[in-house]
Amino acid sequence: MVNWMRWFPENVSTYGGDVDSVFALIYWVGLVWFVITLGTFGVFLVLYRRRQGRRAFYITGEPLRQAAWILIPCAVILALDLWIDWRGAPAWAKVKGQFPPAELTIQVTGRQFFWEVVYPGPDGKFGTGDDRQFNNEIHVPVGRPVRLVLKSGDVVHSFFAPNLRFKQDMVPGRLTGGWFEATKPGRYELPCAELCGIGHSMMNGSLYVHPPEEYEAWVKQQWPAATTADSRRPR
Ligand SMILES: [Cu+2]
Repeated sequence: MVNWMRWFPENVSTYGGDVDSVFALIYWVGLVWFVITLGTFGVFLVLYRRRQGRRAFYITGEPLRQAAWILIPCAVILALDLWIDWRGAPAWAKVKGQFPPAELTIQVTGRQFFWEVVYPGPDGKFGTGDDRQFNNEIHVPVGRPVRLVLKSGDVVHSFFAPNLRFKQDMVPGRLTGGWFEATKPGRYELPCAELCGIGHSMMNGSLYVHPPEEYEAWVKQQWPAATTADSRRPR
C-alpha cells in the first residue's frame, strides 16, 4: 500500500507505515472524488450547453429529487470522513498517544534559526553538569525508542523529521513531547515546517541514526568519563 506514494521520502520509522497508509487513504479518496466531481461537471457542461430553441430554466432544489444531488454526496463524504477517522485514530494514538518506554530523552528547542539539541548526559537528568548541547544535530541509535521534549525559545517553530513521519509544533511557553524509533542507519534532514522568520528556509538540522556500536562510540566520545555500568545509556 505504501509503495503507491513513491514521491515520499524513505520511511525509516516504526510507525511511518501507519502514517503513510492513512495519507494514502486520504490521497485516493480525494483523487477519486476530484475526478468524479470534475468529470460530472464536464459532462454536464457539454450535455446542457446553450442550444438553439432550448430555454434555460430555474430550479429551486426543493423537491427531494433535486435535493438528492446535494444530500447523497453529503452522505458519501460523511461516510468517507468517518472511514478516514476510523483508520487514522489508531495511527494517531501510536504516534502521539502511547509513548513506549525510552532509554534516551532528547530536548530540542526551536530558535531563530536553528535547533538547540540538549542531551541529559549519563545521569539522564536535564540541567546538570553533564548535559551536552549540539546545535542542529541529533544522534540516536537505530532500533531504540527515543523520547523528544520539544520547546521554543522565541516564536512558533515546527520540528519536522520527514523520514520519521514525525512533525510537531513548538510553542513558546509550552512543553510538547514526541517519540520515534528509527529503523535504518543514515543521515536524515530535520527542517523547520513553520514559517518562523526571515531565516526559516535555511533552518535545517541533521538526524544521525547510528548502528549500535557506532552510537556507543559517539556517546563515549561525548562523555569520556562516564562508566559503562550506566543503565540509562542505550546498550
Ligand atoms: Cu521555521
